[in-house]
Amino acid sequence: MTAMKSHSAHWGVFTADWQQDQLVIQPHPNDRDPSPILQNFTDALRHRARIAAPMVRKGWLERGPGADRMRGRDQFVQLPWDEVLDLLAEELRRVKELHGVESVFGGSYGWSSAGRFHHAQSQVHRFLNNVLGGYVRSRHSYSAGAAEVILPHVLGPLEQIARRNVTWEQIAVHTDIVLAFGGMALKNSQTASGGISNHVERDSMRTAAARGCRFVCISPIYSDLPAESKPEWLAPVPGTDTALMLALVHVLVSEGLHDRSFIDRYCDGWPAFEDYLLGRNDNVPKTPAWAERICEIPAEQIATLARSLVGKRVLVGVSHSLQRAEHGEQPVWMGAVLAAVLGQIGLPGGGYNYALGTLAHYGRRNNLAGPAALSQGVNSIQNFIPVARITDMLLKPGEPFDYDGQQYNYPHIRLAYWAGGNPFHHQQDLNRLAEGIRRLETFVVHESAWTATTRFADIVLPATLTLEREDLGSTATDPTLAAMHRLAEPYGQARDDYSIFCELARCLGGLDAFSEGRNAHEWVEHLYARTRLAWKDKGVALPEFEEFWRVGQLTVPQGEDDGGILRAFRDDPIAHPLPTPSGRIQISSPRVDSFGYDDCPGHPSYLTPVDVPNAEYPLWLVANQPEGRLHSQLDFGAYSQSLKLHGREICRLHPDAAAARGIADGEIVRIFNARGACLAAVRLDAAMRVDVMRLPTGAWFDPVEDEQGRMMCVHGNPNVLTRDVGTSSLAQGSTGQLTAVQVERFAGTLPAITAYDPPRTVSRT
Ligand SMILES: Nc1nc2c(c(=O)[nH]1)N[C@H]1C(S)=C(S)[C@@H](COP(=O)(O)OP(=O)(O)OC[C@H]3O[C@@H](n4cnc5c(=O)[nH]c(N)nc54)[C@H](O)[C@@H]3O)O[C@H]1N2
Ligand SMILES: Nc1nc2c(c(=O)[nH]1)N[C@H]1C(S)=C(S)[C@@H](COP(=O)(O)OP(=O)(O)OC[C@H]3O[C@@H](n4cnc5c(=O)[nH]c(N)nc54)[C@H](O)[C@@H]3O)O[C@H]1N2
Ligand SMILES: [Mo]
Repeated sequence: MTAMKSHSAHWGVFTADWQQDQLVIQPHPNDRDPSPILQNFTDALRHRARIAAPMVRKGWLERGPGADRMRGRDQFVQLPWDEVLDLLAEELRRVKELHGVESVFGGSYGWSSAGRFHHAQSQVHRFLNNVLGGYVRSRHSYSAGAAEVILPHVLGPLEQIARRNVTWEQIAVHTDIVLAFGGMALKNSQTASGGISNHVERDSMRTAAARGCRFVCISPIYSDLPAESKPEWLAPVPGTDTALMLALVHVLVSEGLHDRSFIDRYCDGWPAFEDYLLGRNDNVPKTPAWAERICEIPAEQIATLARSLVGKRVLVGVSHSLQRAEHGEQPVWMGAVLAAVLGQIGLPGGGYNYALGTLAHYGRRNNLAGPAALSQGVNSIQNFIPVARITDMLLKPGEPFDYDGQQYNYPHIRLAYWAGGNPFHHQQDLNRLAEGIRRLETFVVHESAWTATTRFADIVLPATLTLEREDLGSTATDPTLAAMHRLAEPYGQARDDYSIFCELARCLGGLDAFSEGRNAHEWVEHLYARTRLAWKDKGVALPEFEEFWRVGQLTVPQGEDDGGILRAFRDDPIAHPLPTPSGRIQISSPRVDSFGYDDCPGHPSYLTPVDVPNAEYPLWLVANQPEGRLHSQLDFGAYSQSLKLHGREICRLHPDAAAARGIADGEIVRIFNARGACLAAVRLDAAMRVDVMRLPTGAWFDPVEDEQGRMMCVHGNPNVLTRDVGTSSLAQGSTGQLTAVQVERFAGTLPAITAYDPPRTVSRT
């Protein structure tokens, strides 16, 4: 037996070793609720889905760069590394000379892996900036596209409102009522960007509930709060939370139960909002009876809930999911207004914490010193897109789009470069994305496994898995600094993204600008040295690198649980104004109003969505986060596979909805709408709304084509069904969480799952 080695992933800091050729993984000893997602690693390293060698798409090799309908259907040709890197360097040179770097899309959105150095996006951005000279980037995330734009107008930056605000420690001690819009599902808080050594959510909820804290799960799906929180359950129609919140506020205001002095002292823009709330302009007071018709929660229940909040320490939580939908800006804004009306913002365990419970790096203390990061260099190109508008960009070069008060034009992209993300996981309407990708001249992807994205690429470069390299694991919100030791040799000919970019930089004459003369190990040492200096400035002595590397994991001290900018503002609004245009909480926003967007007016409003169930597609599809993996990562791994049925992703359907369609538990169904279709295995679940079905994201897209070339996913990927439109003209965020579908028993011959089989390869002709 070898010594245990330390490593870190987004779902846990751990140690591992090999026992009889089997990788055995042990979560951090302090972890009170370790994530089983770690077990996806155990059989991933040598899985057939790994990419063993550099590959070039046959059509691209034969006909050269250009739009090609064969993308996603073609065979691949294996080439030696030297040759493929020369070809790619030549192509990068060609595109730059002919069209400029403003024709290169390097947004490369995605979660990649946890280490500070081998962070794939930092690597690709650094390469494109320092060696190629720039690229078109993407802004914001699929996580919080709408929240990232609305929050700074009305409360403060996302980072402050989500990550440096109310902690789980405060909830355990102070909170009387948690209104969890979208829940706080433990499946989601398994994950923390950059690593996590202790999952505290389950215990904190248990402790708070034992003290008498009421948890209210406001979600179409009951399991969005754990049993440990002893949840009450309100199940509004999806997409109608803003109406429910408006009605809660209506009760408080009309009964004089709102905190007028808080509103006067800390907020502005109340009168315009009050006119809307009370229906002075539109003759529609936003009463519980009004809301009941929209969200289907009985008016009396809304009124009772509203009254029960008064005088209590109330925390309003709004999950990311609520804003990954049409008009997603509204519940984010309205949640803050509800907390303000209760006078709770800035109190320990009270007020408003956007997205608390959706990821494990929220609700934590922050470390005294932040982690060091690899510099991405400076981008010479101003052009950008809101991240979820990628297909629009590819299909509509030159056309205008609205974003945050201005109009921009989509750039004309010739080459896209991806490392550390999976657009055929994250983007909505995959048939449409395929159309867009087929218009490119060249699509380059670094990946460790044959994801759908690689099958649409022209040049596929095999990347190491995190376990195959050394790195430094460190985040701002976790007290464990982890050496990430190498646990296995690279698979086949796989290389680190860093060494791939070094070789390319050498071909293009920019190696020094990219590498600064360091190899990967020297970079890890260098980043550790910088981290050590930052801690020294805070009076904390960390050991030398050799000692750190030997012990594997260090615990660093964390800062005060000080409530961040909202507490400081509450304590002294003059000395610590909020970073909003007025320095206060903006119940309405003259700036947002001045943009003149019907789909995002100047105060929070309930706006009717377009994509709702109808006679043809009568069910809501909730396409939420998967329990057994992070997005699509390691979907072929043991734990993710153990949660499938007949090898297919499981969708959950209410027994009544199933009975009405003659569907039985365990059967294979076809889920469809006008955009596409997929197959999945059914599990019946009575603890959800009868008009909702749940199909999480992340089953690897596994298409079969009909005569028109329309792809149906035989494995259960919901993004073949979701709609590709922005949240509003303000933020243009992703709306992938909800769509309308129909479901039926699948009666045809069941196509095999081939998503993990490498594509066909041929030798060069
Ligand atoms: N319908 C719908 N769609 C959604 C969502 C939803 O709720 N509903 N959620 C959205 C959200 S919140 C998000 S964040 C996105 C997530 O979208 P992504 O972040 O794109 O999804 P991942 O599967 O994490 O993709 C990461 C990819 O990087 C690869 N990778 C990991 N490490 C490395 C590395 O070191 N080098 C290289 N070259 N590659 C590496 C992995 O193999 C994997 O394929 O999905 C979004 N899509
Ligand atoms: N295991 C695991 N954990 C993850 C991830 C993962 O892929 N796997 N992804 C991580 C990432 S990148 C992110 S951004 C977060 C995402 O965090 P979220 O976006 O909040 O997560 P989801 O699971 O998509 O949605 C949470 C719940 O919201 C409910 N919901 C959907 N629509 C509505 C609605 O209109 N109203 C109400 N009240 N509820 C609604 C659904 O029932 C759903 O289960 O999760 C993170 N955690
Ligand atoms: Mo996300």
